[in-house]
Amino acid sequence: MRLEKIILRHIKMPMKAPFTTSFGTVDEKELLLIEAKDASGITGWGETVAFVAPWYTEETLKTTWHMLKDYLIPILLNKEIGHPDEVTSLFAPIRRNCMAKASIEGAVWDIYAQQTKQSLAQALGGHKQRIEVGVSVGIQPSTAQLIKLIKGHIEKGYKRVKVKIKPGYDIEVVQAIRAELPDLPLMVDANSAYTLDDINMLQQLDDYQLLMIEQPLAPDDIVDHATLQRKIKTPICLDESITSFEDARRAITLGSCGVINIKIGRVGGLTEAKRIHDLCKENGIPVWCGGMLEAGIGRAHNIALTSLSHFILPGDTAGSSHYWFEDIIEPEVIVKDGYIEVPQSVGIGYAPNMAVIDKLTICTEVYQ
Ligand code: OSB
Ligand code: MG
Repeated sequence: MRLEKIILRHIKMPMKAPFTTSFGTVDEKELLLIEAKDASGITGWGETVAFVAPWYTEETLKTTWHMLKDYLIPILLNKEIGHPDEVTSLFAPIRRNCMAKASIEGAVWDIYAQQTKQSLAQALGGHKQRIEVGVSVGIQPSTAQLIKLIKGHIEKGYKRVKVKIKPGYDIEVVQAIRAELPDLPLMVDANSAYTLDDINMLQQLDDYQLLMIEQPLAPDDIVDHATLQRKIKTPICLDESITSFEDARRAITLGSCGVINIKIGRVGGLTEAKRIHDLCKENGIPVWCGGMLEAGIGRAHNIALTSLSHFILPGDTAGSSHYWFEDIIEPEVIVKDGYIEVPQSVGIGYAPNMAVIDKLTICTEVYQ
C-alpha cells in the first residue's frame, strides 16, 4: 500500500458521565481521527487515545498532533508499505510517543485488512467470535452511589467490575462493595497512587478476593512492583508501566506482575500489542484489553485485538452507550449478556458515522 492522503480531524465528544481516577477527571473526550487514503482507493481509520492533560502518561492530544504532523505522517506519506508490521520499524527512530504512533498504525492495519479482504481481527490472527467484557467505574462522590452504579452494570451483564482507588478511598470502599456483593468478580485500579510505604493497606486488600490490583505503584517502576508482588497474594496487573514488548519482558523476568493490561495506544500500536500478547501467552501471564475511553474507531480496534486467543480475562471495552450519547460509528458497539460479537466483515467492521463526525469536528487538516 501507499498512503497518498491523510485527513486529521480534531473531535470533541461530550461524555454521559465524568470519569474520575486518582489523578484527574475527564468530562468530555477530545481526540484526533485519522483517515488515511491508500493509492488504490481504500480508506483506513485510526483514533488517538491521549487525553488533553498528561496525567495518565506524558502524551497529550497536542503532543500526538505535533508528532503526527511533523514526524509520523511525513515518514509514511507516499512510502510503499508491504505489511503493517513495517510501520513499527519505520517509526523506530522516533523515541516513545506511543499513542501518536499507534493512531496512524491502526489506520494502516485497517487498510491492510481491507486489501487482503479480511476482518481486522482475522488480519491480526484473532479467532474468537465474541469477547467477554467488563466495566471500569470511576471514583464516585459516595460509596452508596458507587454500589448503585455497580449494581446497574451487573444487571446489564458486565462480566467483571473494576473500581478506581486512591489514598483515602480504598480499603473502606472495597469492604463496602464486598459486604453487599460477596461474589462479584471485582478488581481495583490505583493509577500509580501508592508507594511501598502503603504496603499495609495493600496487604489488607488480600482479604477481599480481588481478581487483581492494577498499577498500584509508579508508572515507570517494575522494581518496587516486584517487591510488592512478593509481599501480597493478589496478582498485580501492570498498565502504565508496560509501554513496549521489552517492558513486558523485563517485568515478567523480575516477577513484577501476574497479569498485564494491554492498551494499543500505550504500547505504540497493534503490532507491538500482538507481540506482548504472544510473549504473555508463552509465559502464562493472563492478558486483557484496557480502555482509554475510546470513541468507536478506537473501540473497534480494541475489539479486533481482543479476539486473539490469550485475551482470557474480560477487558475494559464497555459498549458505546456506556460512554456516549452518540458514537462515531455505525452500528454502535453493543454489549449483550457481557459479550461483544467480533465483526466478521472486512476491515474494522464498523462504518464511520460521518454525520456525527462532522457535527463533532472542531477542525480538519489534510496532508498529501
Ligand atoms: O487506567 O485503565 C486505566 C480510563 C482512562 C485512563 C486510564 C484508565 C481508564 C479506565 C477506563 O480505567 C477504561 C475505559 O472504560 O475505557
Ligand atoms: Mg489502569
